[in-house]
Amino acid sequence: MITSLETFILHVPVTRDRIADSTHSITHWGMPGVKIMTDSEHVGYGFTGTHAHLASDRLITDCITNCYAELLIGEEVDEPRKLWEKMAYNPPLQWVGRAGITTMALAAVDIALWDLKSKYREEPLWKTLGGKEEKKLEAYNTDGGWLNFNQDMLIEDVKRLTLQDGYKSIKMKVGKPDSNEDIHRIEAVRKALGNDVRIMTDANGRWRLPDNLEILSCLKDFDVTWIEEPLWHDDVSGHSELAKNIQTPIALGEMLYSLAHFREFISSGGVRFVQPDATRLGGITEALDVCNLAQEHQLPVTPHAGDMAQTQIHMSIAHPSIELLEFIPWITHCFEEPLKIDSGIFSYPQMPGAGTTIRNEYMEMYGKKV
Ligand code: 0YR
Ligand code: MG
Repeated sequence: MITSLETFILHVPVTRDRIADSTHSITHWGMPGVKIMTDSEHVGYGFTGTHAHLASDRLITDCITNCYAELLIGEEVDEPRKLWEKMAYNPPLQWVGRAGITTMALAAVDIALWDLKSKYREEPLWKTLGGKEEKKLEAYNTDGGWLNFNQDMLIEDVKRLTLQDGYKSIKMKVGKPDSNEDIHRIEAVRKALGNDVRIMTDANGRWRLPDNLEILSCLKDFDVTWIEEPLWHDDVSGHSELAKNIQTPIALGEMLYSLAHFREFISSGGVRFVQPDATRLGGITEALDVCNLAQEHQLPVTPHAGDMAQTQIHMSIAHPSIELLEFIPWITHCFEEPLKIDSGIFSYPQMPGAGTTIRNEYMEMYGKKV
């Protein structure tokens, strides 16, 4: 039974001084989250991912403390979905929420509930979700392709990831003010890596139709696996029009906050690689709904890693539509059982729970006042 909740905010430095994509430039990854205490010895941990902006991180932890906690205290945790419904369909919160702060707070809580459920069962979450050990889950690495790297740094980094660390797939950012520069960078990366490495590109919602159609049409020349978030995040009709006009498949989903949002994009034909993020949707519960929806439409799911894959690895092992998961190493060292990747293939986590238990030393080192 749930007895109390305690929130936290961690700001963890990224692996360089600063990294940038076409729209964001950050020095730290934010982890507003929650510990859920029970009347047994078990504690559940859950968190969401942000750009470490303390004022908005506090809106998320306030939402947990002031709105969700009272719905949870005294409840059993055996059915996370039942509690998810109680929180997601709570009338006053629906009135002010359904996307953004309330959903990210819900995600943190939902992940903590799944963590608890698997801890009670003394098994890693992937087993609780029905996963089998036979799957080879591939990691693609995003931490080499930042837009603020000059071309030499970019090449050096993607070479390190592929030649030295053994990744077979990497993602690079695009969306420079001058699109010719994007083309040169993609061409240089393709030349440096040869034809056996998969290259994904990510514009983080930067481009517009028809202004940027030319560069979008060029991507096919470099055998790019997907173009991610080419247009503004909410532009359903734009993405479906674009999909009819370019050969490169479209990936998106990291800025969508509900199953209904995904349904719109999928049914309009505007997305090929579906990218739910369990830390932005309402947790594992709703991310699984998105995976099932994608599966009905025979679309591959490649989750976005707002958790740096730490907890979504479990759902990715368990769900048949996922073969590839994003990875960025920024927060991995903070956990009791850090993720392990060998030549681009994830190892199976073994500790009970959702992989979210944070080591106390890092709680202290990176913790901010909630
Ligand atoms: C940095 N992954 C992404 C990072 C990343 C962003 O701003 O948050 O690039 O979330 O688009 O696919
Ligand atoms: Mg992205």
